[in-house]
Amino acid sequence: MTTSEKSVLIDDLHALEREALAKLATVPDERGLEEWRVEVLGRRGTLAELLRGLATLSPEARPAAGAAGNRVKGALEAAYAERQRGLRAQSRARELEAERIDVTLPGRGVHLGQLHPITQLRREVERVFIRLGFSVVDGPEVEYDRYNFTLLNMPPDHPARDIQDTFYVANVGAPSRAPATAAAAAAGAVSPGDGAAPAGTDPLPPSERGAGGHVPVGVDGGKAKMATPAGGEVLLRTQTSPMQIRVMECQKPPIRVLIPGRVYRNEATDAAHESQFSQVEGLCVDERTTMGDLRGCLTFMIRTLFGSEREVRFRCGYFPFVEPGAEFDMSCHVCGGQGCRTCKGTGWIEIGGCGMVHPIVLENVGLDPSRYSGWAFGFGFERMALIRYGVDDIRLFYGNDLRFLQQLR
Ligand code: FA5
Repeated sequence: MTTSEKSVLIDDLHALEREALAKLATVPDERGLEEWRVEVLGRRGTLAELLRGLATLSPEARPAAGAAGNRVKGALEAAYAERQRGLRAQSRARELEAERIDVTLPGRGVHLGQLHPITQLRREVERVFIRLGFSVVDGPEVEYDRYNFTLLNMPPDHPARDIQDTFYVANVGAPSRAPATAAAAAAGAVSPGDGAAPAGTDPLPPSERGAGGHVPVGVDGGKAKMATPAGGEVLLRTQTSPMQIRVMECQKPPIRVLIPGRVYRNEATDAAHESQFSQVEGLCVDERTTMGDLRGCLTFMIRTLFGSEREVRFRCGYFPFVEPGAEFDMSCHVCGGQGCRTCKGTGWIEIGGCGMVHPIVLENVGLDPSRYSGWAFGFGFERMALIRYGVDDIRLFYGNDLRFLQQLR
């Protein structure tokens, strides 16, 4: 190669450098940059092709052309590295912009759950009676007719059954009848010929034995042994009162128990009635307990829940399993007894039923009424919650509307 060939090669190298640098400046992204690298700096790229021309130069011309080639190669590689850094910085900046977080936005608060208002009320009532020495026990919601009615002094055809119509879930044998004797009742037997399962067997499958599985569970987790029921018609219990029988069957006096639980009635629902609701039963049996003790305990509960100025009054009321029986009211917590819309102008608000355990009921569980006396009370948690929270429709409690429930803490 001649000297002029050498300068042509150097000129070509300079031209390549200019063009490549100009193109490099317009490369839009990393993909374009890679294409540029392959085209210019690659093994078969334009630079390599020009440098191959060095081999054809004469030995005198080669150093200058080689030096020019090295400088151009170095310049292009440096420009490439610089452009690569720039493009990476740009794409990172774009990513950061796209994923930008506004740390000044207020955070989302952690939502704290709460107990359902009926559960809150149940626990408050339980606490009151635990302070008075009561145990809290649990019983089956699926119950025998004889516990729900017969042994509570409501034999078949008793008119008081009509106001507590319910749902019959299984007919285990023919309808049960009142046990012929108190001793038979205490032993869990039914009168012969009524078609019920033999004494000592439990015809209910375990899955139908209700939340407590026929075993009352104390708040401390302690368990008491229950007498095994003997069969008969099976229903959804209409009240928590059958647990009076179950507790007295398995426990000797002194007895002080509180039994909260769900009950069922075949009723049309309205603002004051549900077909599923919850009640609480209190039962005390001892040698010398009186209606005065009943009144004292109820007054203590009402004052703890509704304020120390509340009064409790008893009105005559009929429940077949108590004698004397009463409805108990509290003086209105809104007007203090003067009369207002809440108490319908009477100054009093009805809370529940109560009375002295009927001697026939004591006999039905084998307790001697001349030695033992007892008292019991029962009321509905939903009705009490209506009063407590000033709510006017009982159905709101089970409507699952958090906007409503969250107001009742
Ligand atoms: C009874 O159920 C008796 N077992 C109470 C009792 C126990 C009396 C011990 C004597 C001794 P009653 O049917 O009145 O009684 O119901 C008691 C309470 O349950 C009522 O005061 C009311 O608060 C509530 N209640 C009754 N029916 C409904 C209903 N359909 N929906 C919501 N609450 C109800």
